[in-house]
Order: sequence, then structure tokens, then C-alpha cells
Amino acid sequence: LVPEQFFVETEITTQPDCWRRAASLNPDSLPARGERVAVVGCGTSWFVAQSYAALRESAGQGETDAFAASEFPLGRAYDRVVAITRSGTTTEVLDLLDQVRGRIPTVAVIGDPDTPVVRRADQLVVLDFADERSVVQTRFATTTLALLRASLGEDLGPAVRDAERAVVEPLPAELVGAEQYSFLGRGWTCGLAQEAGLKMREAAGAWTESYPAMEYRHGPISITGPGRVAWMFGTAPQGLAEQVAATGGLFRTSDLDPMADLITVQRVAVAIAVRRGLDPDQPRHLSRSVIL
Ligand code: F1P
Repeated sequence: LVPEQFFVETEITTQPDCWRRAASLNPDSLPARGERVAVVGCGTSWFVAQSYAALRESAGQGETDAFAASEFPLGRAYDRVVAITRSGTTTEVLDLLDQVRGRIPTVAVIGDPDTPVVRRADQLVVLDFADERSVVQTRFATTTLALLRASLGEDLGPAVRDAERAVVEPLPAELVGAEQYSFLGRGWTCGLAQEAGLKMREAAGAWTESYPAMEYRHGPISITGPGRVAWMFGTAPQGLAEQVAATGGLFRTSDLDPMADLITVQRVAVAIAVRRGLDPDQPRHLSRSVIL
């Protein structure tokens, strides 16, 4: 066995255990059915917010909007704000919690219980077992989403089993060697597609874009072709695979739970980073704590 060299490698492979643990937590501080909810975060945490918002709304649990913390519409009435932040230090999230204090009840999902967010949120869900050493988020993001999926009544068992496969399955060479990646989603997997693109940009310095799958047909498909990958999370719209294949581009879909398929992207990003001589734990110009 080759010993793991980077923090992110261990953080990737421990995801199945973290998801199982998160799914068993069932905290009562998460939104109740019928509440009008805003979910906020920055970077990765914003993309997790997008996935949760789509899932909660389609589960019939209530109107749910996701915002980058910097873009929250302060004039709107919500029953609760859910803030996601691994570091607990992100300026936009802290500012927002200050701005809504006393007006909208807040709950923060956090990785590190010893950070400024603790004093600013009304309630906390601490996922310290999923916190990370790498600047690049992998397991904190997916564990947060596992927690949130379980809170909507979903059985995470099948996703955990798929994750166990995704952490060990050999990576197809054509996925690691591509020159460009477009990640596509529908509904809750749009957030996963955004997160996949960010992972490749952060860890591997790779050229990526992300779109709702149906939007990809409205222009972005023009850049596909040999050596380029269109990577679909979840079920592909009718005919899209054939349309991409006709250009010589690679259309990737998987039978895995889409969140498990995100693990494959994380692993591809690390593999590309290593191939390029980059440190996947430490992207250029980025730190674990983005403070303005
Ligand atoms: C948000 C974030 C991450 C990014 C990097 C820096 O962090 O922008 O999305 O990958 O780790 O911080 P947080 O608010 O969840 O700590």
C-alpha cells in the first residue's frame, strides 16, 4: 500500500464513516417542516447550501432559498437562517449572522467548535469529526450534506455504500488526463456540479465550468470535443449523452449516488494535482480561513 501523502487523501477516504455518523445525529436544531428557510455559506459551503435548498423544497418541507452569504437579501422574511461554515471564521457569514440577530433565528453547521461563529449563531450543529487539515474542503462539505439529507428523512445507507465503492474504485485514465471539464447537474445535483468544478479549480488548477444540465445545451456545449469531459451528476437529460459523444467529447455518468460520484471528482482532482506537481492541500492564493 502506498501511504497517503496529503491530508486531503485521508479526508477523502474517510467520507463513508463521516456520512454514517452524521446521518445518525438527527439534531433538533435543524429547520422544522413548513418553515421558510434561507441557507447561506461561501465557496463550497454555498454549493452545499444550494443542494440542501433544492432537496428540502422538493421534499415538500417548505420554501428554501440558498445564497452566497455576501448576497443575502436582508429585506426578506425567513423563519430561519442555516449558515454553513467549516472554519467558523468566514467574514461574510459572521456579518450576516450579526445583521439578522434577534430578527431571524439562526443555526450554524460548523467544523470547529472553537471559532467566532459560535457566539453569533443561536444554535449550532458541530461536525468536528469531519473537520479537515487541507484547505480544500472534501469531507466537511459532503458530511454536512449527509446530515441535511438525513434530516429530510432520507436513508443514507445506499449513499454510504456507494461512497465505500467510490473511495477505492480505480480512476479511468481518460478522466484524469482530460484538458477540460464541465460538470452538470439537475435539481439538487446542480450544487454538486458547482462543488465539483470548484474542487478541480482549487486542488488541481484545472479549467472547469458547471451548469444545470439543460443549460449546457444553450451554448456551453460548443466547447466540448475530443479530450474534454462533460460530467453529469445524477440522471442525464434525454439525448445529451449522444449529443456530447457525437462531438468526440467524453460524457460521464455514474450509477453511484451523486454525492458518492463527487468523491470520484475529488480523487481525480488530487490525481491531477500530483501529476502537475501541485500540493492539493494548499491551492494558490487560498487559505482555510477567508477573512476580509
Ligand atoms: C469557505 C471557503 C471554502 C474554500 C476554502 C476557503 O469556507 O471559501 O469554500 O474551499 O477552504 O474557505 P468556510 O466558511 O466553510 O470555512
